[in-house]
Amino acid sequence: MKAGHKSGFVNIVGNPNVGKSTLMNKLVGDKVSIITSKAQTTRHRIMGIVNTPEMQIVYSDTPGVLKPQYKLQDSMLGFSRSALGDADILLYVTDTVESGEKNEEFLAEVRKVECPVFVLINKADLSDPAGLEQMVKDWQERLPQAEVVPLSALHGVGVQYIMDRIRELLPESPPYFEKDAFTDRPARFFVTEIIREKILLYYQKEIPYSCEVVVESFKESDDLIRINAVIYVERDSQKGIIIGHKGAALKKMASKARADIERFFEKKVFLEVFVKVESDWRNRENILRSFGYRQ
Ligand code: GDP
Ligand code: MG
Ligand code: K
Repeated sequence: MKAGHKSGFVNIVGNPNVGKSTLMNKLVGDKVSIITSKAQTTRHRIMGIVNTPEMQIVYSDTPGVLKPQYKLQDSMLGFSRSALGDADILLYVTDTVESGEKNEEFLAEVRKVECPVFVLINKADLSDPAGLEQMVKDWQERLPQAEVVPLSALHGVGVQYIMDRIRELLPESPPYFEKDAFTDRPARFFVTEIIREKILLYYQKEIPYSCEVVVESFKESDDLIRINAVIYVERDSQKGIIIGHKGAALKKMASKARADIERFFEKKVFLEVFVKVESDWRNRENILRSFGYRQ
């Protein structure tokens, strides 16, 4: 490790639609997660990583969903406390249009956090200066330990300031992830997100929540992207459901996913999706690590 190298986790939390994904994409400088007005798209802890010779910043735009036992669905709906635990810097995003929906329970948790906390009042472009000033005051009262910053992620206003503050506050540490290994991660994460979205769309009940999607290979040539993905499930019965009668269900889901992936990369895509049983994947630390949840 170089002397003075900095690295840490910057966790972005906040209600749906306040602009977390938009902000993260600005911070990371690449399109890592799906921007959508549908709240459920990013149930996952999607990481974007910024590497420089002196620094590695690890962003996640949704809370870690694994710590509160299996409450994946709950954490999709709003805040998740588990994101607070492992943050070096917490970005709590709200916006100028979010009405009265202050989650008191969550705020109480944020007050206990020991790392630097920012309240980012996004969509400043939609408010008049006086209104904005009042919101800053209100948030400062609610969370006295936080630095309250109005910004507009969409228009890139105030984002540079946040980046500078993150660089200042990031702890000294060797990098958490191989610096070179992550160059194609945003593309892989995007593919993972699309497949997950299709699973949510095409399978019922608990199936989506027992799945983990891993892109095992992503090979891009001039006119084609070849992708191998694996859907890990916990039981044979779930595997059967995912695959469906004569493979029909999997085929349908994969072809919808492929169409979206082609649209995103504007390239022909050859997508192979396999289903594997990895019993109890949620509890097995080494598997989580290989999925990228933990390092
Ligand atoms: P998330 O659910 O918190 O991840 O929110 P998204 O990043 O998906 O953004 C939700 C919506 O808010 C999208 O339509 C964005 O374009 C929009 N949005 C994000 N940031 C801003 C902003 O600074 N100003 C305005 N006017 N809209 C924004
Ligand atoms: Mg989002
Ligand atoms: K999803």
